[in-house]
Amino acid sequence: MNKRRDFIKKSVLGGLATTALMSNTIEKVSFGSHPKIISTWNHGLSANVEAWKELSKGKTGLDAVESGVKISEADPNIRSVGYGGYPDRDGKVTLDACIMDNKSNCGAVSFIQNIKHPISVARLVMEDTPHVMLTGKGANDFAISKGFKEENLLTESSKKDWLKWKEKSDYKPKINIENHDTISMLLIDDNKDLFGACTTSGAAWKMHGRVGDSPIIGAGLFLDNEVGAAAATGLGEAIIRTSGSSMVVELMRQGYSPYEACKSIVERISKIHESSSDWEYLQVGFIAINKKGEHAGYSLRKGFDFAVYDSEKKNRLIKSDYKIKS
Ligand code: SD4
Repeated sequence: MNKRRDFIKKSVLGGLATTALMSNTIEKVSFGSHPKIISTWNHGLSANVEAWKELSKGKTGLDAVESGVKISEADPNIRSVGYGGYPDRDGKVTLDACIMDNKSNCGAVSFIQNIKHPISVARLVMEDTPHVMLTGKGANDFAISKGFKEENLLTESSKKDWLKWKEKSDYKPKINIENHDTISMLLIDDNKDLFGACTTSGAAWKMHGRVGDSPIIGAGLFLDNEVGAAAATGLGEAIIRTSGSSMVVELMRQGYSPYEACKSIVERISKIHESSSDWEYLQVGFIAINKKGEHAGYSLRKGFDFAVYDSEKKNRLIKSDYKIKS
């Protein structure tokens, strides 16, 4: 970045940094600090608490992100992650997850069923196999071989909503599904090492076999320990099409702030989709953190929020800035 641009950017950032960045306000600039944890949606708050607890106990960043997102996976009231997640159109709950560490090790599972904690299976794919992703029956068999128990993840209330949906069988993903969506978590630890995890039951009422962005390294989650980390939520098809999270990281490598990088990829997605048939229900959101520990989020439409935990301001929910203002 040339000096003039650098100077202008610093002045702008300096100005904005003095304006209030309180919980529940739109935040364009953040102070850099570490350790710090940032997670998508309001259920990210409880996931952050768990991850922070793990870090405080001296656990690794990888342990912390895994434990953090397991809170959302186990919560039956979160209809888009793990147990209690909405099923596909055939009434099957199918899950996607991935995890990544500071050394670019990564693991993922997709289209896994009846396993409550796909993130832990993803971690074992990373640590105990020569592969990055296992899918479908292979992922299930692997999980069982590692001691995971199969259980029914379709709760009575998700089943009821599915049966209601079946009356019309109209596939139209809902924007911000009641603000309880995929959990993506990014963490920078005391050494400024980066870690990330992402887990979801994907789009409600999807076709059986559909896999979204969330288990795909580069789409739902990406990090480069020299640069930063990014993760996504929203309509997976749009995120995959643009390699969303990896692009956010690449923009940060070029000198963009986390806010600018997230905004830029949302604008790219918007341009690609604005005249397509999914436009009316399209929502995407990104979170990012750079090596300085500065964070941001940005979405296409209103309604996305993310949780940030650091030692200075503790755990708070932040409303994301967004593109479509009217
Ligand atoms: C998917 N990205 O499967 C996930 C779903 C999600 O906000 O994040 N919804 O497309």
